Amino acid sequence: MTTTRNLVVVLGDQLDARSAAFDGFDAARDVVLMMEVRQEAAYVPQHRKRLVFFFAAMRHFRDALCARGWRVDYVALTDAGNGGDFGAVLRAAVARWLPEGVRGLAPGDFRVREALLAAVPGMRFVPDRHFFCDTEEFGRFMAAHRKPILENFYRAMRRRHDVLMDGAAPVGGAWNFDHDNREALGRDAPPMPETRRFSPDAVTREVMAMVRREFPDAPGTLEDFDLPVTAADAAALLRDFVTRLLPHFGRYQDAMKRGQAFLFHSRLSGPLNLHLLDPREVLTAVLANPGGAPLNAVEGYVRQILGWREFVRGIYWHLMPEYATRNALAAGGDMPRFYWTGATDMACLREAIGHTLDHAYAHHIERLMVLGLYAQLLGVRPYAVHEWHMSMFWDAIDWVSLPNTLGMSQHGDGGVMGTKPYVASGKYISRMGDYCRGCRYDPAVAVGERACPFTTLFWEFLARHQGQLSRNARMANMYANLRRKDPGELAAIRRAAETLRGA
Ligand code: DLZ
Ligand code: SF4
Repeated sequence: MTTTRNLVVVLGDQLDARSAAFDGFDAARDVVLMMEVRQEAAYVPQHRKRLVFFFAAMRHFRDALCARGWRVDYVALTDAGNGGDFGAVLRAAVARWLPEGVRGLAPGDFRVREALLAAVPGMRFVPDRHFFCDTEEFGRFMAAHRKPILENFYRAMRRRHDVLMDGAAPVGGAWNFDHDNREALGRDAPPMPETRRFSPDAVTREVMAMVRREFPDAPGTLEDFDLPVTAADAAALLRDFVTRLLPHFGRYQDAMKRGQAFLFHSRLSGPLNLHLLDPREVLTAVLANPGGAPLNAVEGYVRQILGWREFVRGIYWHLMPEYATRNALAAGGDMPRFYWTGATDMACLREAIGHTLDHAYAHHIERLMVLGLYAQLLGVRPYAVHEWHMSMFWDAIDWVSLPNTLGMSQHGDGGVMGTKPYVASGKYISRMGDYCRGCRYDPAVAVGERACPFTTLFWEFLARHQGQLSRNARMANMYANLRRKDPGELAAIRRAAETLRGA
């Protein structure tokens, strides 16, 4: 009988054949273990398209490894004896193969890491080459800075990796061009681009049938499933982005438009977060800039990949598990029920939730300034917002979702991800898109029949958190405006906010 040397665990977000987990892989002595487990589809409800994306990407990856002649022990969701969670399936695989060692990359989810270690205390986590900045380097950054904010981290990464640098200075004479990246779609806007789509093949169609059968109550629709589920699809999506969309990405990064779920956003976060795509390939393609994009677009995207994404991961591993419990603004509410259905008369939320239910996706500004903003103004528990985000978006992995939602969008971390809460009234939404034109509310009105709930709750949020936030210099203008409000109007706003919370 041949003995097994290593059992190499590959999770659903580790689908990179060049991963460090495979260094020294010996097809004669090593076995790959991949696990479809019900627990991951159930610990929070999962959007149908998200489920298909993960399972289809995992199965295609299995096939790619098998084509190399590697042994892959693939435990499918409905296999007899599937124990239903990572711990049970891993323990059973260890009993089956009796390997000398169990190894894998560290999972992207603290909870999963604990579960694997509980099942096999001797499991070895191999350092992950996918990211530019490892957890030790990030720890040194945190220790070295009195204010370890994203901007400082981003500049350090630009210097360290010599990206968009002109000697010691940033190309173009500035580190960011955000002022050029805040336009609404005006009359001179280019036509909306076609969406690059990927038709499901037989493997994906089989997964779609399984998801329909096994998860009849999952949220979202499976209609028109067209997501990239292989490394080749992901590479095609990247090429398409840099040639067609990047030239407009910067300028319209914060724009919103009715019926348009994607605009000029790349949708590369899903393939990146499952490691179907390497961030270095993305950086190289963006810097090669085949579409002739202006510097504000190139820099804006580089900031996402080299700055934001790495910073978020660093913060997660640096501060977990305590980070997940943070709730700096003491928000205690639940997610409104309409976040699961889109049944609301607020046009912006109906639109953004509609995009989410249709595509398991909403773009950056809808997530932050519509979906996240309303939850924050309402006072929803930041962790509950994170859980909803994990349920709904095809690109959400715990390491990215938690700092993004609990931290950046809900200010639950008290200032790690952003130096102030991202709050605004309905006027911001009205300025950045056309949703308000189709709404029964008026973004300029805070009380009365036509009051925009965002606007009502915005003023009430400022008043409620005055003690904690009014000393923040970046909120000085907002608080100056609040102080100009008539006490009678403020009392009416408070009453209207209570009514909204009760609704
Ligand atoms: C999201 C997800 C789903 C739905 N299913 C699986 C699965 O069956 N097997 C798996 O390895 N990963 C799955 N994932 C991703 C995990 O929830 C989690 O994000 C990663 O394992 C990272 O820790
Ligand atoms: Fe949203 Fe208010 Fe505009 Fe309606 S008026 S779309 S609720 S911001």
